[in-house]
Amino acid sequence: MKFNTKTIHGGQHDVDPAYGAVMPPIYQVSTYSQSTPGGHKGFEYSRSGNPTRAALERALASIENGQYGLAFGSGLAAIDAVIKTLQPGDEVISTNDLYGGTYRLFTQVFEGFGIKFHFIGMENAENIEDYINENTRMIWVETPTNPMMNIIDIKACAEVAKKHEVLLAVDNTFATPYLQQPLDLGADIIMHSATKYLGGHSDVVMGALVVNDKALAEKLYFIQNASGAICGPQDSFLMLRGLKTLHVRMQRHCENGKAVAEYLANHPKIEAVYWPGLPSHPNHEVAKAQMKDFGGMISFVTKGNDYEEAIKIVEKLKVFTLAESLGGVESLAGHPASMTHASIPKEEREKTGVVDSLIRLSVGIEDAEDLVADLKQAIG
Ligand code: P1T
Repeated sequence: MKFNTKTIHGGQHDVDPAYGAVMPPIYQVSTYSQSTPGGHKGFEYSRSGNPTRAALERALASIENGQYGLAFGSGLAAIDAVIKTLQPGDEVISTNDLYGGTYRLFTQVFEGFGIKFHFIGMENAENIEDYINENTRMIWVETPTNPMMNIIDIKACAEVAKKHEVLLAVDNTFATPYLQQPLDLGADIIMHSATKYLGGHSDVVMGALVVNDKALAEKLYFIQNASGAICGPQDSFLMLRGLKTLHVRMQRHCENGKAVAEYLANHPKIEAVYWPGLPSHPNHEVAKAQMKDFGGMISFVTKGNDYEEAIKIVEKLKVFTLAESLGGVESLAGHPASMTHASIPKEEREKTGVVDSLIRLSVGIEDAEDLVADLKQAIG
C-alpha cells in the first residue's frame, strides 16, 4: 500500500466484525467479561488494551512503516515511556534545540533519577561521537527542531547509533510520516506529539511511538501498561479520523508554508526566516534529501531583535490565532520565549537562537492570500 492509501486503510481491516461499520466503534469501556479467569476475547482491561486504541495503534504503525504502534495520553507521556526504558547512570545525547517541555522532562524529572542528558548541536552528526561513552544508551533527535527549524540528517545519526550500538529515537512531530519516515532511514524509535499534525484539528492531546524491534516494543508496552499513561477510546477515534486526511492536509500546509516563508523572506522589516524550504536555510540540502517537502512550521525575527515589536505583531494578527501548539488546520502564532520554551533558561535558549523577538508560525490550510494579508497588516 502507498502512503495516501495507508492513512485511510492502514491496519483498519475488519474493525467491526459485528456490523461491518467502516470506522471502528468507540469502545467506551473499562473492562471485558471473561468466561473463566483469562478466558477473554483479546481484551481484559482498557489500560492494558482497548479495541478502539488498538485500531489506532495499528494505523500509527502502518503510516510510519513500522511493526508496532503505541498510543499515549500526550506526547510527553510517550517520551516519558521511552526514557523509562533506561536505568540510572545511563546517558542520552539530545538535540540542543527542542520542545521546551521535552527539555523540562529530561532535566527536571529524569536527571533527578540519575539519567544524564547532553544537549548538543547535531547539524553535523559527527559531533555526536564526541559525547559517546560506555554509558550512552540513546540519541534523541528532533527534526525539524522546535522552534529553530534546524534539520538533522537522520541517516547520518543512524550510522553513528549503529556503530556504537545505541538507540536512535526521532521526534517526528513537525515532519509527520508524510514528509519523512525515520524508521526507513535507520531510526529505532519514532515519537509523535499526535496532538499536532496527526490529529490535525486541535481537539485531542495524544502521544505515539512506533518501533520495529519486537523486544523494544514489548519493553515499551510493559511501561505503557505498568505506568498507565494511555489515551481514551473517544480520543483514539478522533485521532483515527484525523489521520485519514493527513496527506491532503500536509500537502496544503506545505504549499501555504512556502507562500508565507517567501513573503517573510522578502519583507524589509524581517531579519531572518527559519524554514527548511528556503535555499538560504543552512540545512536545505539535507532537508531536500530526507523530506518530501518542507512543512508548514516557520520561525522568524524582525530587524533590530525588538521584543516589544514581536509582541505587537502577534497581538495584531487576526487570521493567525495567538496560541500554544501547532499542526491544526487553523493557523497559529506563538512567542516561544514566553510560551512553548519558557521552561528553558534564557541563557540556554538564546544559545540556540530562541531570542525574545522570535515568532513561530504554524501555517494552517486556509487560503494563502489571507494568511499573507494578515501578516502584512500585523508587520506593517
Ligand atoms: O504536548 P504534548 O502532546 O505532550 O507533546 C509534547 C511535544 C513533543 N515534541 C514536540 C516536537 C512538540 O512540539 C511537543 C508539544 N509542543 C507544543 C505544545 C508546542 O506548541 O510547541
